[in-house]
Amino acid sequence: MSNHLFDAIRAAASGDTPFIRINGGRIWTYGDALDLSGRIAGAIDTLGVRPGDRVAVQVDKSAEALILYLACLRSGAVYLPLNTAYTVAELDYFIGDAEPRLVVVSSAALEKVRAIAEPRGAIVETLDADGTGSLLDLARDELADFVDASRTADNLAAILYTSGTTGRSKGAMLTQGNLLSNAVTLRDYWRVTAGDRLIHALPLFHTHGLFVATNVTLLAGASMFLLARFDPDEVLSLMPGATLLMGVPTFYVRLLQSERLDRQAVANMRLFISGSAPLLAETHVEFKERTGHAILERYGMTETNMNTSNPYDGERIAGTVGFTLPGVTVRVTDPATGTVLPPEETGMIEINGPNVFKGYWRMPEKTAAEFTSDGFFISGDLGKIDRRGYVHIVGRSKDLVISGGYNIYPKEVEGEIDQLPGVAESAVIGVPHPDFGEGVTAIVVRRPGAVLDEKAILGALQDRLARYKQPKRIIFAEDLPRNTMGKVQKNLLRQKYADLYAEA
Ligand code: MCA
Ligand code: AMP
Repeated sequence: MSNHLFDAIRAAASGDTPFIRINGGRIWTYGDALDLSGRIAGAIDTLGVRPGDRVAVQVDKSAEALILYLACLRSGAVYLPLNTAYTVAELDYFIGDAEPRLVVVSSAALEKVRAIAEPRGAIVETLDADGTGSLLDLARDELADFVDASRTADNLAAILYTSGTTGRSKGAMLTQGNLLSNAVTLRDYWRVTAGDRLIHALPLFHTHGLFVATNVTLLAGASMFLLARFDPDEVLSLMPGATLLMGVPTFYVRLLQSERLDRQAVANMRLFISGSAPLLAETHVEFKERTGHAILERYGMTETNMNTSNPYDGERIAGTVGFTLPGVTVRVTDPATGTVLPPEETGMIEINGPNVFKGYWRMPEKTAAEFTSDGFFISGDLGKIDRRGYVHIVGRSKDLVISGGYNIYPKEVEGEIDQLPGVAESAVIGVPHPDFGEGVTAIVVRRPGAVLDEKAILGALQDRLARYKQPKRIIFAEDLPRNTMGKVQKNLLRQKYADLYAEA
C-alpha cells in the first residue's frame, strides 16, 4: 500500500538522525518519531477513526503534538488543527462544521470540550504539553509498526479553517498532493538539506509552522529546535547551533529590539525567512545592516500553500515577495473584467498549480465563487508582477486584518460588538502597529443615551473571541463615514487613525 505524503517523509527519514530537539531536553530521532507516530496511528485506528475521518486537535505545542500530525497522515485521518487561543464558543462552531470523529485537547479543556463534542458523536482524548494524556496512554498499548493507510495525492491530509470575509469560517481542504508538492519545491528552492537545523518558534496550527516549517524539515531529513513559543532571547541563544529561522515579521521586529542581535550572533545562520504578513522594507534594511543577512520574504495562503519566494542566490528585494515558485502559476488580472494584465500593472493576484487546495469543506458554492472559470484561485490580494518577474503585494480587496501573522476578519469582530446592548453599529479596521504590523481597532457608535465604555466592550468580548482578535483599542464616534451606496468607508477610518499606535 502506498501513502503519498508519508512514503516521501519516510524515505527522507534516517533512523538515528535527530529530528526534534527540545531546548535543554530530549532529542527525538527520526526513528523515535516513526515509532511514536505508528503507535498513535494505532490508537487512532483502535478508537474507530477511519481514513477520511477528521481528527480535530487543540493542544499546546510539543514534540508529541507534532508527531500526532504524522500519525494522522499515516492512519489516513484528516488532521484539523485549531488555534489554542480559540474560545469554547469558537470551538463549538468548528466541531459542529467539521464533524470530527476524534477531538484531542489539553486535559485542562477536557470537560468543556466534552460537553460540546460528545453530543455530536465525537470521542475526546487528551494530550498535554509535557507529553502526557489519554491519547498517549492508549498509544502505549499499540505496536510501533503500524501499516500506513493507502492514500493518494488527491486524498485529504488536512483541513485548516480560515475565517470568512462574509460570514462563517471556511475549512480549506488540503490534499496530500498539495502538501508534498509544495514542500519539495520549497526544500529545493531554499536549499534545505539534512545538515540544516531550523529554529521552529511558530505555532503548529497554521500553514507556516505546520506545513512550511515542518514538512520542509521532514523532506530534507533535517532537524529542528522546537520552541513552545517565540522568545527572542531563546532564539538568539539557539542561533549559534542553528542554520535556519522561519518567522512572521513580528519575529524580526522583536529580534531587532535586542542588543544581542549582531553579526556574531548570526554567524552560523544560513537563512532567515519571513512570511504570513508584509515585512516592512525598513525591517528588511535594518536587519541587513545589523546582521549582514537579507531576509528572504515569501508569499502564501492557507488555500494555496506557498506561491512566490525571493531567490536564494539572486537579489532579495525588500517590499517584494519574489518570483513565482516552480510549478506554480501566478497572474494578475483586472478585478472588473478578469482580463490578464501585463507586467507592472496592478490587479487581482490569481494562482494555479498543484499547491492549490481542493475547495472549502462542504461549501461548494463558496469554492466555486473563489475560482475563475479557467481554474485559478482568486486570492483577494492586489498586486503586480514587475518586469523582472518579482511579485509585489500592494493591498487587499478582502476585508482582512493581519496582526502578528494571524488573520482577523473584521466582520466577525463587528458581529460580536454589534450584538452588545447600547451599540448602534461598529467598524473594525487594521491600522499600523509597531509590533504586530496591524492593530485591530474598533470604531463604535453608541445608541442614543447608552452608557458604554471601552472596558465594558472588551470585557464582553473575552469569552466570545480569541484574544488576538480582540481590538487593541475601541474608539467611540458619532457616526461612521459612508459612501453614496451606504457602505462604510474604511479607507477613511484607516487614514484618520493611522497614527493611533505610533511609537512615542
Ligand atoms: C498574541 N497577542 C496578539 C497576537 N499574539 N494580539 C494580536 N496579534 C497577535 N498575533 C496578544 C496576546 O494574547 C497578549 O494579550 C498580547 O497580545 C501580547 O502578547 P505577546 O506575549 O506579545 O504575544 P506572543 O505570545 O509573544 O505572540 C506574538 C507572536 C504570535 C509571536 C507574534 O502571535 C505568533 O506566533 N504569531 C505567528 C502567527 C502565525 O503562525 N501565522 C501564520 C499563519 P494580553 O497580554 O492582553 O493577554 S499561516 C499564513 O498566514 C500563511 C499561509 C503564510 O503565508 O504563512
Ligand atoms: P492566511 O489566510 O492565514 O493563509 O493568510 C494569507 C494572507 O496573508 C495572504 O492572502 C496575504 O494577504 C497575506 N500574506 C502572506 N504572506 C505575505 C507576505 N509575504 N506579504 C504580504 N502579505 C502576505
